[in-house]
Amino acid sequence: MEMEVSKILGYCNSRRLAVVPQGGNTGLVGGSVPVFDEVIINVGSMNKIIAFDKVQKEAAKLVEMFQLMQVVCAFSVMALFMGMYLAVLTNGDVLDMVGTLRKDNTGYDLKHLFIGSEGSLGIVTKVSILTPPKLSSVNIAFLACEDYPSCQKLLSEAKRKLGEVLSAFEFLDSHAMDLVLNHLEGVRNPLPSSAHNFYVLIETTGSDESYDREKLEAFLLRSMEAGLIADGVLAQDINQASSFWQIREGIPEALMRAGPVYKYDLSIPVEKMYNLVEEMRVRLGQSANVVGYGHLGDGNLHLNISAPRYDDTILAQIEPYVYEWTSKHRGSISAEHGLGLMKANKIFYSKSHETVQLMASIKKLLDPNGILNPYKVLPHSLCSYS
Ligand code: 2HG
Ligand code: ZN
Repeated sequence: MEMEVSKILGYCNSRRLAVVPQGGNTGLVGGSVPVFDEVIINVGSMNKIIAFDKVQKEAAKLVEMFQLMQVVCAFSVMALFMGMYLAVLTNGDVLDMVGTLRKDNTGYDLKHLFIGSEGSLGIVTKVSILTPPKLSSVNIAFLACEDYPSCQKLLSEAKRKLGEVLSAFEFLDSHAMDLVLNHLEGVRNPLPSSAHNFYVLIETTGSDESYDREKLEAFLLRSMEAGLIADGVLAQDINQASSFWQIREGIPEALMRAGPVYKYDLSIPVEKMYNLVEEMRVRLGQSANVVGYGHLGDGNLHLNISAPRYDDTILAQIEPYVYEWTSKHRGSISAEHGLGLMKANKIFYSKSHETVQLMASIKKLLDPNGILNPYKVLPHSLCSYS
């Protein structure tokens, strides 16, 4: 595969033809979208498992992840693995960083350059991944909290009390829940008795079924007694567990069905995170529906603003305010979805001039003709495209 990519890149580079690597097309910031006349290199068929090393069938799931990574190399959900890459450079050189050693501290660890590069430095054609063993005991609870401080307290308690088995801590507000209930078929609120302001999904993954469940049950009981949880339900079987996930994972689709949406993917200190959602509600009033959800356990807020139409007045209320706010709180303006085309010029809200300048120098070194995914990641002011 790498030889084919190498030939394509070598040819395109000699003819100064720009290329865009494209995979699953799941991006949110236009990272895999050609802007003018770029050649699309579709990497969708790079989905083969080449070899296993004591890794069982479980690795099949990773193929999907790999395709996802190809497009953006900006990635979240389960950042549990370590990858070694093989990447093809613009001059056709193949950079072999594939290795299966857990430790290798010889010189610069260049694979990291390709993480977050969104295809702007080279095209990754192979990756070696360390997979955790598949653990048999998974438990999922769907909980309601009355206010944001309770969600926050619940998170710190969960980290303390559930420790090593805590594998997900997700949250959504009532606006997100309403959207899912109104726009997705077959989804129902597992806690229908009364409307709540916040919902939290906690997942534990461990190796001892009865011990893990008891641990979670004891935690839930204590949290209820402490008044952190207003209501809650523990999944009784796999179907119920996936119906809980469906609510959380269905939010982006429900938003899309609701109409135009302005999307922000932010890392913000957990204690400040929801203040931004509330401030945006005040700023926008009735003109838009401000929705907050995300990976609370990672400090990652998905701030989504659903509006009746794309409108300059609404946009002017949102930007640059959201970016400035995030920057002021030392957050990141892209926690997991990269910068792509849409956010390339916003990089300075999260990175210093010196850092971005160094990124531009690296880009120049690896891609002197600027053919690799141009107009993406780095600000236009630092990249000259001829
Ligand atoms: C999620 O966590 C995804 O659901 C998508 O990262 C976020 O669409 C979004 O804004
Ligand atoms: Zn996310």
